[in-house]
Amino acid sequence: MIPDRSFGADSAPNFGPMNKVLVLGAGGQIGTELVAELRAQRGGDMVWAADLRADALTAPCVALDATNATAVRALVKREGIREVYQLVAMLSATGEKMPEKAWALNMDTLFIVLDMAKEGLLDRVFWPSSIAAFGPNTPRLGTPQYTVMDPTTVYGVSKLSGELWCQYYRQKFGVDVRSLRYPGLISWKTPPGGGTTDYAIDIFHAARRDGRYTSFLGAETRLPMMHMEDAIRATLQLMAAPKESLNVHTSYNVAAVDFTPAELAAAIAQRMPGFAIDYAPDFRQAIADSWPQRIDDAEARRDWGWSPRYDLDALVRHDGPHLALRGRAALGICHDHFGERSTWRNALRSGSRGGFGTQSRRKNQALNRAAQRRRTLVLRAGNRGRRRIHDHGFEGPA
Ligand code: AKB
Repeated sequence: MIPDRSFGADSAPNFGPMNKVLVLGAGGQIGTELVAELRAQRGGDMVWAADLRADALTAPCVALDATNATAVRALVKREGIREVYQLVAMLSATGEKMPEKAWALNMDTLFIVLDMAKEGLLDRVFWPSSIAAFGPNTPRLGTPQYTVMDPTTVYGVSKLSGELWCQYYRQKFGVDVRSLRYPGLISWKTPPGGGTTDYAIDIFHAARRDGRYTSFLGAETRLPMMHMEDAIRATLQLMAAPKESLNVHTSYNVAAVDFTPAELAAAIAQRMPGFAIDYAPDFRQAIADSWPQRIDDAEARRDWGWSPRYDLDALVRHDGPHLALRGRAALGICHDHFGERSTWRNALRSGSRGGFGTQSRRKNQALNRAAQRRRTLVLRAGNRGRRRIHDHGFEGPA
């Protein structure tokens, strides 16, 4: 499959209503690329980026705790924002280490935006669900839209509950909230965020750094995955779809590709002869084993024309060279969030968001400082703790 990199699908591009937008969790894995694409479509000033720290964001941006309802409302009202992408969450693997915090964060941030929409402050909301909403009794191959859902992680429980709350707010209050069940997302621009599918990003960085990788999932662990460009396209396509065409009000299944660590390693080895992989499964294996292997996304294809562009070959061809160019600074960062947090923290302090060389990092820092002086509004939450949590991005203590 050769991906068509033009964004507007095969038909005329439909970007939906040109509302002013807020992306919460904008510094994370999805947020970083979503903000860039939204700005390309709607114009820079139409898209506010918010995260707990704004130093890696570009204006208009704000340092904002997404659990602080007062601060989020103030920004939405002041800027006339009508559409919110609420991406803040603690992911599956990190969530298991602090389940109460994961539950509180994942649910509080959802209710804040749902309630704003209920009160008429917002026209449209996006909230990500995940394949983690499924569980061990879900059919693992060709997982249908409507099926048994018995998640075993607190992240999965929060996603399934969130889906049902989204549907409830739509049915009871007419809230236009849209959602996708993301598979593992592959991108190189921002480090992954404490998920079970992170191995599929770590492996590229390790390949470049060491020529080898130790996978925390077993060789034959098949999981649904998606290239980030496909994920962003799916998100914006869903958000632009006419309301009447949408029949799923919990969260849409979306699929692109599925592979095992052994298959991904073989695809990398084709481009990097000598690349080696070995396996040391840890607690994330049990999580992966409870998730589907291949998703059926018939409803998304039917209702809003979903079709992925990246298969495994295209994904490795596309991401391999980028990682090779990105230099060593990024590489230690993503190896394993549980083993090498300090490396990532140091990189954060020095301004790197993973993947940027020193020169562009300095340039970015200067640009960010200037942007910050001009536009950044700092809305401090009450002291909700100094945790640092992004969307499908990164979590770690500050
Ligand atoms: C995770 O692994 O937790 C996430 C997800 C599949 O939602 N990437």
